[in-house]
Amino acid sequence: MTTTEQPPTDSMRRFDELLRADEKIEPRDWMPDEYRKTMIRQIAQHAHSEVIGQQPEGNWITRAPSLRRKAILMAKVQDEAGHGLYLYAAAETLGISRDELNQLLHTGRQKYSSIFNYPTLSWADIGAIGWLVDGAAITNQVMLTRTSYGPYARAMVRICKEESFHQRQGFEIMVTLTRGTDEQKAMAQDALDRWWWPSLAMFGPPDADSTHTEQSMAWKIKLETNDELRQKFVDMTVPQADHLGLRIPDPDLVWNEERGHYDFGEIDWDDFWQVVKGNGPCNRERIASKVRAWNDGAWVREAAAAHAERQRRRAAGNGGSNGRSSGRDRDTEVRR
Ligand code: BYC
Repeated sequence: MTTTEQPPTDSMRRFDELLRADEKIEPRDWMPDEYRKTMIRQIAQHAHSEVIGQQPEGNWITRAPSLRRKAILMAKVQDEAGHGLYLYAAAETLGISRDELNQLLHTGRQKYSSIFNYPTLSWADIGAIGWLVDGAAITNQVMLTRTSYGPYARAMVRICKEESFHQRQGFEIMVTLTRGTDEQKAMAQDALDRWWWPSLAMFGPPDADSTHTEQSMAWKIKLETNDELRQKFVDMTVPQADHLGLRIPDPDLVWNEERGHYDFGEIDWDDFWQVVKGNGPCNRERIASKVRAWNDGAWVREAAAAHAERQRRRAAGNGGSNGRSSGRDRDTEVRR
């Protein structure tokens, strides 16, 4: 990982000026070590969440109720893999390798979102994840399209476009179920009951307990706090639940005319911290599957590296004029 010595003061001044002018910090720019560490932590955690987040939904690909649903779910899960790749690439611009990031995840030294440690028990959970989890993710990520680190902000623009399709596919599953039989309506309500509170907790601890918010706001990494984003999500989602004819599982939920927002009940933060510490219902299973997939894929990484090395050697042995292999080389390769 890159380390930076004591900065010359004009580097520091330029960093502050870029932030003040709402310009992006780019990989070539000097940045404080702590800014770099925070960006690596957050982008890595985000990338890991996208990758681990494939598991709860992947679990339903073989059981999706129709060919159309299966095709849509497969496309969504593939999108999550793609998001992970853009984000790992963004993290790599900060001087850490993808291998290191994977090791940090596999050994529990980096986190992924708490939300992916809950099980997907019924098809309605796939609707609830799209509607609520992707809905919460977009609320947070729209803010991140304006975050101060350039490669992260740019990755977010594309990710948000795809997430908004994900959110709509989830909501459409919920619409279908709530217009269906009594049993389907009950399934939709049960999924909302189980995913509501974990979705609210996904935004992170209350501002008063958030270790990073103050500094991250000063660096314009975060532009809104955990509580502000959570409130935005509640205000947006309650009318959607009304439209579906579903009941939010919160007796304290009430519209507050004065504030112009919904008031809502207390989140179970003990449960959240248990999950973050590794004791949620599916933490062990999620990491074990991830490590297994990494180990099973070792031969692919080795083959790709060997192929790249061979290409490099060929190009070097080709007069070094333009670094490309000749048409003749390519023909030989194809025949082999
Ligand atoms: N889960 O000071 P705070 C998706 C940790 S995936 C676990 O507020 P910060 C999708 C936090 O790391 C999209 N840990 O932190 C994929 C910190 O601990 P450390 C996921 C959490 O960073 C597949 C401590 O609590 N989105 O959409 O300022 C299928 C104190 O927190 C959580 C992102 O990753 C949590 N929920 O703010 C479907 C967004 N919350 O690191 C959908 C990017 C907090 O000091 N990340 N912690 O040990 C962020 O925006 C911020 O990192 C957070 C937390 C708002 C999450």
